[in-house]
Amino acid sequence: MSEEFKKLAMTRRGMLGAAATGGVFAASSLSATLASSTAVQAAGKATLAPGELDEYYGFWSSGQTGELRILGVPSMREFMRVPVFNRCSATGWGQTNESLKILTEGLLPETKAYLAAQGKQTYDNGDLHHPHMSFTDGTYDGRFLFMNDKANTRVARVRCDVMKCDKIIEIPNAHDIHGMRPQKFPRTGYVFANGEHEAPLVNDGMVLDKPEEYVNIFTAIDGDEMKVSWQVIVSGNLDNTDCDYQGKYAFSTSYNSEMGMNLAEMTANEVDHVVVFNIKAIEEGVANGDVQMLKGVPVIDGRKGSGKNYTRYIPIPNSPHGCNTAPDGKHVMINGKLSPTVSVIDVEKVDALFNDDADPRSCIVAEPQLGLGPLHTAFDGEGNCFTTLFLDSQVAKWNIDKAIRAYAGEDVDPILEKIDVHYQPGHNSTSMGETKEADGKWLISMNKFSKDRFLNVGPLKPENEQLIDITGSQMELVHDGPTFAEPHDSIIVRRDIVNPANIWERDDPTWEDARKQAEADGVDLDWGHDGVIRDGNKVRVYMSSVAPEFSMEKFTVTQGDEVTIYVTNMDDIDDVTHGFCLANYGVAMEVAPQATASVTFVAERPGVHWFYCQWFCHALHMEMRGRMFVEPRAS
Ligand code: CUK
Ligand code: CUA
Repeated sequence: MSEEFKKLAMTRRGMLGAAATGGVFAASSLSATLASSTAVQAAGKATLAPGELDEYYGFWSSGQTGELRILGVPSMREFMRVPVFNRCSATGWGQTNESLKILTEGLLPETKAYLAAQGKQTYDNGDLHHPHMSFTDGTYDGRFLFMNDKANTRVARVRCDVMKCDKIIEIPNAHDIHGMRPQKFPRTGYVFANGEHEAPLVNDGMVLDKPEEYVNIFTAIDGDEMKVSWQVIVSGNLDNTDCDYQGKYAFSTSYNSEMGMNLAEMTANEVDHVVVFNIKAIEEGVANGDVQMLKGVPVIDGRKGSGKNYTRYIPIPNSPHGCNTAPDGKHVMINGKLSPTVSVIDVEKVDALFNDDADPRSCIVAEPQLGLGPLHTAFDGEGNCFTTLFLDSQVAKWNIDKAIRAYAGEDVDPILEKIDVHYQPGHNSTSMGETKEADGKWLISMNKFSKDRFLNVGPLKPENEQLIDITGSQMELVHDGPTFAEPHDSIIVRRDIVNPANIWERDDPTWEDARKQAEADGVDLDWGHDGVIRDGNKVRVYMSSVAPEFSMEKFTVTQGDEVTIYVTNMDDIDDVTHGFCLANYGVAMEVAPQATASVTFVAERPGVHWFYCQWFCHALHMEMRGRMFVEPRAS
C-alpha cells in the first residue's frame, strides 16, 4: 500500500471522526484473540461430525494461484482444487493434450506467437478473481461456473457435471479482465466482463504514452458458445460489474473516470461513476451495424457524449469498487471504497435515464454512510445488506429500506450492527446471496491479512477467511481459518443445485481427439486393446488401466521419437483414479474412472524409464508400473 493511499485513508478516518488508531493496519491489534468461551460455543455451529455432509458448496477463487477451489459450508473444509489458469502437477493440467487444447484453442494469434517465442504453448499463471455460476430465471442452475483471469485477459468456464474446466477464451481488444458476472435473467446467456486497464484501441505499438487515446472495453460473452458477442468502448476504466434481474441492464464501476496514469491522477476526482449498459439498445446497435469490427468482434461506441442510447454514466463518490445486485431484484449496491458510502441504484428508475434523459443521479435512492473502505456487499434476502469495510476491518449490516428512508430525510439509522473481522476484508458472500433465493444463513468474510492470528510461517503470511452466522439478531463469528493465496471471492450454493457425476461417461467430448486418433489407428481405447503405432518419428502408445495394473508392461521407442501416451482408466468404481507418471521425463497426469488422458513428449533420453501410477488406487498401487525402453538413435 502506497504512502499516498495511507494518507487518503487517514484523511477519511479523520474526516469521519472515527476512532483512528494510527493507520490502515492498526486495526489488527484490536482483537487477536477469539478464545473466549462464547466464541468456542459459536464455533460448534460450523463443526460437522466425521462423515457428515455440508449443506452448501462453496466455490472459491484463488486470486494469483489461478485455480478454482471447492469448499464445504459451513464446515469450511476444502474438497477440491480445480486447475484453470495455473499449471497443476497432480492432474497434468497444462501438460496433457486434452488440457493444452482447452488452454490454447481460445488464444489470439498474436498471443500464440508471443508464447511460441518463449518456447511455450500457453501461459502458466493467472489471476482468478471472480467465480460465478450460470443462472436460469434469477438463480443458480448448476450448469457452469465462469471465472476471469485478470493477469492474461481471459475468461474460463468449468463444467459442473465433472468439475473440470472445458473452455478458456482470451478477450480481444480489452485489457486485463477484472469484474465478471453471468446474466441472471432470463438465463446465462451473456457473461459480462470488464477490461480494467486502458490502452489504445488498436494496441500495436503505434500509440504509446498518449493516454488521451486510450480506451476501456466492456465485453459480453455468449456463455453457451464461449465466444465474444459484442464489446462496448467506454469512458473511464472498469472495475466490478453486475446486472439486474430483468435482463435489461448491466452495471460497471469505474475507479478511474479521470483516465489517470498514476495514483494522484487516478484519485484526483471526488466523484467517479458507474456505467449502465442498455443491453437491448446495444444488441440493436450491433444488428444495425453501428459498430467497427476489431479482431472479428463488433465494437460499439458507448463513450460519454457519443449521443447514443447504449450507455449512461451515473456519478458516484469516490473510486467505487464492488457492484452487487440485491435479491429483491430492484436495488444495485455500488460500494464507495474511498467514500464511506454505498450508493443504492433503483433499477426501476434507470429506464428514465435512457428514455427521458433524466438526471443520472435520479436513480440513486439511498447513500448510507457505513464506515471506511466499503468494498463489497452481500445480502440475506430479508432486505438487509452486509458490506465489507476494508479500512475499519469490519462488516456492517444495514437495512435497505431504512437507508432509503434516511436518504429521503427521515431520522433513521440504516446501520443495524457491525462485527470485527480479521483483517481488512475484500469480498464477502452469503449463502445463495447473489440470487433471488438468498437464504440469509451464512456470511463469509474474505480477509486480506492474518498477521498474529496463526503460527508464523515466515514473511509471506496466509490470508484469512471467516464464517459468520447471520441467522440470529446478532452476527456471530463461528469459524476462522488461514488460506493460501488468496481467498479472493466466493459463492455459496445450496447443495441440491450441484450434482456432479461420480465417474466419466466414456464418450465425453474431453478426449474426442484421442478417440478419433485411436479410430484412425484401428485401436480400441478399452482394456486389452493396446497399441504402439509408428507413424514416421511419431509414436502413439495406447494402454489402459485397471487397479492395480497397466494393460501394458513395457514398450519400446527410439531416441528422438515424438511419443504420445494414451491411458484409459477402465475402472468404473467411484474414486478409483489412476495416474501416469513417467519418471525423469517430467510427465504426469490424472486419469479418473472411465476417462482417457494423453500426453506428448520427445523421447530424448535413451535407456530404461519406469512409468508408474501416481494416484493411490489399490493395496498394490506401488506395483502398478511399467517400463519404457528408449533405444539410442542410430549414429
Ligand atoms: S476485486 Cu479484489 S477485493 Cu478483484 Cu473482486 Cu474487490
Ligand atoms: Cu493405479 Cu495407483
